[in-house]
Amino acid sequence: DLVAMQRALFSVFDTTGAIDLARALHAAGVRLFATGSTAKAIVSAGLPVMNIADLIGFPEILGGRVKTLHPKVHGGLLALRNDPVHAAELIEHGIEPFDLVVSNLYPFEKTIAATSDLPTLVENIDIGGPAMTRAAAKNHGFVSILVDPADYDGLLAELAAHGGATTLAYRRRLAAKAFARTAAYDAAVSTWFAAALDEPAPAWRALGGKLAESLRYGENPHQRAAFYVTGEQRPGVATARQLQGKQLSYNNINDTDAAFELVAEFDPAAAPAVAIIKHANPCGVATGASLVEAYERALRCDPVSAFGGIVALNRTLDAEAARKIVEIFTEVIIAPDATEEAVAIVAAKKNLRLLVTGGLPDPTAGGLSFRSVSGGMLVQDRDAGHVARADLKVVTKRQPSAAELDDLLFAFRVAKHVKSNAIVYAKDGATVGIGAGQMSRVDSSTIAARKAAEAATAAGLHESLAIGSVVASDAFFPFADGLLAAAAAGATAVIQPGGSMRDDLVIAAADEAGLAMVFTGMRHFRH
Ligand code: 93A
Repeated sequence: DLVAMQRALFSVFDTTGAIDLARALHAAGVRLFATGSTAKAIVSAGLPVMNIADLIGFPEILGGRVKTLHPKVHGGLLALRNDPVHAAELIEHGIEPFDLVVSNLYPFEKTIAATSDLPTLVENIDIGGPAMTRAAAKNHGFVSILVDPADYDGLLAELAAHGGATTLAYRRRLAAKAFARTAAYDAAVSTWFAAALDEPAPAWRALGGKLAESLRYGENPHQRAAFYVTGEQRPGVATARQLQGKQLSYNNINDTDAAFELVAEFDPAAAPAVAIIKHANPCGVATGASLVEAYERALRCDPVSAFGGIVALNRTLDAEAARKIVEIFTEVIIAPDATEEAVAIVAAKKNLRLLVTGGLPDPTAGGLSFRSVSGGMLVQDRDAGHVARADLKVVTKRQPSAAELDDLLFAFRVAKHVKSNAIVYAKDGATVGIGAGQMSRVDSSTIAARKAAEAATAAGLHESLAIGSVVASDAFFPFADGLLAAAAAGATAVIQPGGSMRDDLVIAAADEAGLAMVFTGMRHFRH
């Protein structure tokens, strides 16, 4: 299964590394062929190369739209060398086989980021490049296909190891990568079309991601895992710079994402905010006069669960906050930035990962979320819902006070990021009890109230932190019981979507208990 390297076809938009590769191949006696500009670049490096237009005896036409779409190119790529009929046809038509294609495509993905000019975008949809890439990959039994400059040195190593030839195993690996590249390319094109038509993107956009890194394992050690990135430039765990610490695990990435998306709900210009996450749920979220105060208040909500947690901040990590955070075992810190002093403080904990993102994601921005189910994939818009003060409808006799209103909005924004059923108690811009992921809303209420009582005990206080708090529910209370449990725990005001068949009964119960209650008209299930 060794194929000697004799004829190589170069057609690259990005010439990074291509000339060095051409030089090395030429030195090894390989004949070079190339499309127009690529050929020019190779010639300027003083290397002999045949222009494809000369090889096929046909000029580039239609402004370059047709340059390699010709049987002398595709016959040379697709011929089975061990098939006598193919061999005879090659001779009959004067076609010679290629052993290698070096290709990268018109930069469609970069062009979308740079312009929305339709003709420019359309011209940047490469047709001939993917055709050659796929032809070479299909015929990997004989042809090598390089789509990434990072693999150029690997080819030279392969040739050196096998006397100027490639092995089938090597060519198969290249083919897999090549098909992944053309799939991602077409996914970017179709996603752009779908967005322009305001239609949901095709589900397989998710598969168009680029492998960022192989992970040691998945959610559990017996599961294999990898991290793929979509190229979206949203600040977050996928685009962050890791300043220190060991490699992130699958669960770290998932939790760090949850933490940062949550803290981004809180405008850094209004107040510093901190979220602490465990198992994708917050165990404490708070604002404060300073970052360190916000962290201490977040920690107070559930100091036991915060151990080994992920900490996300909505402002530049400063020395004071860093000093406090490193006091307990923390897995990851993520922030828009970090001061030099803070970086030095975190450096003392060498396993602790510190990620900086350069900014916060816009929680109201569009985008998609994906989830696999057996045999398929669910695609939906990201939950970009952001309930504002003006959206709230007071449904009880008692109006919430200004302070209650602030806390109600705060609690509801946190509840959006808590697994359903979600119940969140908050007071003075800090969560004081969180109930997550229960099958019954009453159970979530009970757990959140218990957490508030435990947090008080841990802080040496005699009165539950829920006393005088407000409570948020991610979905409506179907009956009065969950609401009454919250009132019994000490909440004075409630925020919930409303919309239950029994809203009247729930409102009457709230009035009876002296609660103020607002409806948001928006639900935030999260599973
Ligand atoms: O316009 S195309 O879709 N038509 C083609 O026949 C074709 N063949 C190669 N684009 C085509 N290419 C692309 O041109 C390659 O994928 C590569 O990105 C670029 C290289 O052309 P040049 O060497 O002239 O810069």
